[in-house]
Amino acid sequence: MLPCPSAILRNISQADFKNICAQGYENTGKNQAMENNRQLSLGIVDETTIRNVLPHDGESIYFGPLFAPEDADMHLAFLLNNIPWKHDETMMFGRRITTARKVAWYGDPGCDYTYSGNTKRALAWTPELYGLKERVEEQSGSQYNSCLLNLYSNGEQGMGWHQDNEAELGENPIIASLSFGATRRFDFRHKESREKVSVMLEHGSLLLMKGGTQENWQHQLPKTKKVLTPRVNLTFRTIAH
Ligand SMILES: O=C(O)CCC(=O)C(=O)O
Ligand SMILES: [Mn+2]
Repeated sequence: MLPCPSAILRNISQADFKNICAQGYENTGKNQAMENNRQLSLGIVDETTIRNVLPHDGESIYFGPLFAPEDADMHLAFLLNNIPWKHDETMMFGRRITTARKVAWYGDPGCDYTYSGNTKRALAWTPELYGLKERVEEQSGSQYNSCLLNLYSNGEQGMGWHQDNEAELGENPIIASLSFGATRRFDFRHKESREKVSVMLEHGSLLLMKGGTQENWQHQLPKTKKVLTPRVNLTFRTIAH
């Protein structure tokens, strides 16, 4: 088998690389691997293609991928295998339903989050998640104290129209959305004019929603039969408490 290019760049062995993917950074000089990863990821973003997806009444900035493909692969493998994924519960048409997608909620101590009549207690950051948070903070210029993770096994799983405007998020919240795995279309719909715009969220990419985005627009991850592989999405948020 050819050595993984990412492992060569990091100067770690194939065995260690496999270990990272299977078990997280626990046994493999995690600080060095994360520092190397941070350095490698700087400069990946193509500054010329950064754009605001929304035409007015909000800012949702698409940065494209923050990571080299091999590094994004490693993060995806880590997230799929090491997060305690659980089905979510939500209210729909007044009834409590269990979602097909799975979720997890991480954050600083005391970062409880209530949505759809459901309160979540934050799990403590892992080194991997904390590293991703720092990378996103560096790119977006904002700080976050919590993260909602969503796992969509394939295109048959999605998320319906909504806005993230819970009281805990404050006015005009800044939400940083990091995606790994299958590229999926992400839609915005203006609340008054019903105008729609879409962006394809790629493996390792960042979408930064801010300004009037949550007040004036709804968003959804539509279902599709064309996508057969999983996607993990992390939305970094700031909860007031
Ligand atoms: O999976 C996505 O890209 C969207 C997730 C989302 O909108 C949310 O968690 O509120
Ligand atoms: Mn959302």
